[in-house]
Amino acid sequence: MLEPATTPAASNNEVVINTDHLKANLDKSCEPNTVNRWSVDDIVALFELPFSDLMYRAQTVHRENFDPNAVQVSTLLSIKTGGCSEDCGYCPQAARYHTEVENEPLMALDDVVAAAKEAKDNGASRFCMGAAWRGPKQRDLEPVLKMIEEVKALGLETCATLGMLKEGQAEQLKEAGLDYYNHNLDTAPEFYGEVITTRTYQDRLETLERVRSQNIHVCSGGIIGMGESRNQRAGLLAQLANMEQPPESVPINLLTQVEGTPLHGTEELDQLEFVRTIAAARITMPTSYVRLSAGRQGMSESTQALCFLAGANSIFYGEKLLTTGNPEADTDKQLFAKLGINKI
Ligand code: SAM
Ligand code: DTB
Ligand code: SF4
Repeated sequence: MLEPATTPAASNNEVVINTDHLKANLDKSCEPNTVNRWSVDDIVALFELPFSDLMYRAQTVHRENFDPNAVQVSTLLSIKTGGCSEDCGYCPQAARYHTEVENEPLMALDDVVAAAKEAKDNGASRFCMGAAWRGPKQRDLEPVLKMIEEVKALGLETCATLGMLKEGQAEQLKEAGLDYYNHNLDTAPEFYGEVITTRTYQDRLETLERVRSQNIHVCSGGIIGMGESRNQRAGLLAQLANMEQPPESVPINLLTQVEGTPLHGTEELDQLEFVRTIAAARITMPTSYVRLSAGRQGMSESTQALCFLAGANSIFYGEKLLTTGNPEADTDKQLFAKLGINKI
């Protein structure tokens, strides 16, 4: 088991983890995946284990690869909000759905940098900039490259989620200093068409290949609780786990239901099924950071604790995701203190 070196943070009494030794895990996850091939049935079998057996397996895999008490903390900022041309059935930012989201143009550089400084002061190690685009046009990308450069210069890891990338765009993002690109597969291929019709699964895989080809770390996961079956939840994990190099970061979002979107009113997912999904992600992608993403606001402390026990080791930190709410930073600080979790 890895025992991290801890050092007192300069600005407060929290313990900050020295993560150098964990970088070895990232290097490991960048190796070609020739060993673990997971069939959908294998993953369904994990979901079907008695809960305690599943948790034990997940926690064992987790401890073989990570410090079980360290959680990576990212802060999100919506740098361009609403008015999106796509039809993602879960998304409050799609122009075609009538939601309360107000369209806002691309933020000014100084405002983004100020938000990143605040995130850093609050203890985030990664800053993720999200834009409601199908994909960036060249005139959109240029100001974003400047944001990435300046956020990186603050000493933060940088992440962006801007939609589909065209040839040559991943190169520019890499050059600007981008560490991670988030682009989710969202769900299993066979359920995908029920949720999105304006771009294909293959489009998404191609963007991920562009990101990977530039040695930008891949952040890719999905949303559960959209009415998919357990087989389809397993199908999403199989897609991710069987990639030649599985994503370094795997966000598992619980659908945040927003009025006005087609998926509003979907039957709520049982929270223990969410925990099972986290556990199955941990077991099938042992060296990836598994992020407990959207949906935490509606979860009890106990459910979140079970997610950490199941192997989640990353969260979004700060009171807002892109347009919807997230727990207050102070609430998360208290939860981490209660659980003895240290921030990475
Ligand atoms: N427009 C870009 C794109 O779609 O790739 C980037 C931003 S988009 C909002 C990023 C991801 O947020 C989506 O792929 C989806 O997985 C997640 N997301 C969006 N709305 C959500 C919701 N209501 N609940 C949970 N996750 C959501
Ligand atoms: C991801 O997988 N989840 C984040 C991030 N990547 C960009 C987004 C969640 C969005 C939730 C809905 C909203 O706030 O608009
Ligand atoms: Fe647009 Fe992204 Fe929302 Fe889809 S998820 S509608 S691409 S902002």
